[in-house]
Amino acid sequence: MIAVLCGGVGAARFLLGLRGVVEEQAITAIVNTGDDLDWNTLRVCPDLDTITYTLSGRNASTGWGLEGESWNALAGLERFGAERWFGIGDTDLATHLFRSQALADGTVLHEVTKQISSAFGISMNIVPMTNDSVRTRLTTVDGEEIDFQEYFVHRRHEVAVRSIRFDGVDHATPAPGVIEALERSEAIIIAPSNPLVSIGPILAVRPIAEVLERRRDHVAAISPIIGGRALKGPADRLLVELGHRSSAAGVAALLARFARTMIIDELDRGEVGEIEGLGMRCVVTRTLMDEPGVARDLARTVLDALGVTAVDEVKPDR
Ligand code: FO1
Repeated sequence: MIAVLCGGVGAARFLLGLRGVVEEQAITAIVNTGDDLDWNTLRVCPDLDTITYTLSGRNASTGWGLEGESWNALAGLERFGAERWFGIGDTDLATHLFRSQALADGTVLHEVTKQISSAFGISMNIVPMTNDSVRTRLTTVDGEEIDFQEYFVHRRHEVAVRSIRFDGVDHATPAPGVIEALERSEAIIIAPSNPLVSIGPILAVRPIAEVLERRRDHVAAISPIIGGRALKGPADRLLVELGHRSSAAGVAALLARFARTMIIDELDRGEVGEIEGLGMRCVVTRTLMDEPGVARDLARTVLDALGVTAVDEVKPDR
């Protein structure tokens, strides 16, 4: 069994590669829900959906949402004066309608997540980090506290941030299956996702952090920072704004408590000594997943570093 701590787009790409080298059913993706929002009464879970849509082969080129979307519902809402900065496409809307109705009927999030991923033909075990409500809130340098999607989408992550907190996390318990997967996995992988706002909320769920600390020897983290930059999103700026370094070593310093192995890009080879100085083992490889073959090779390298044998070419990418 393999467990992967996941944010959105970077994690989804990595899972595509991992699925190519181990049986899909053996993988549990434990996904951040701090980005979730209530949109016109509907529950939207961006990271869960990004992973589901990507693994189904139906993701849009933006990385989020579905390919070939139409936007009629959004245009219809605009007629009533609704804001349209958060882009919910018509087919994506069906997912949120289904999930929200199921939640209203008493189904819990991990169950409805399973129903959604199965409907998209995915046999990987995709689970939310918790069924409880956790919301990532950011305080800007002006002292204003805003929701994650307000920061990320509405303000295009252009506003400088002073602090981050995960509202509700102190009372959140891991979703059923999360701790079991972490306890039983031969390999635990921290996907190349934003360490502060994607991996941060998952590690803020205390029982999850405790298992990782205890099983640190079996944990490898992949740096989402290459050559000091994030490929997508605000990770590099957020790191600096919050007093960390925007480098593979900066990410390693944040995760050293939880992971014994750090996977970094060839471009960052010069940081190996610094990372080893944190008490981590450092593996240098190509991490820029610009084609499926790279994601598969990366997955193989990570498993190898943790002493787990990959199965050769399980499934071609869909
Ligand atoms: N990201 C955007 O940049 N603009 C959007 O309008 C947008 C809409 C959206 C709708 C559904 C969904 O599941 C994700 C969506 N995202 C959008 C992506 C999302 O804001 C981020 O990718 C994640 O929350 C960060 O991991």
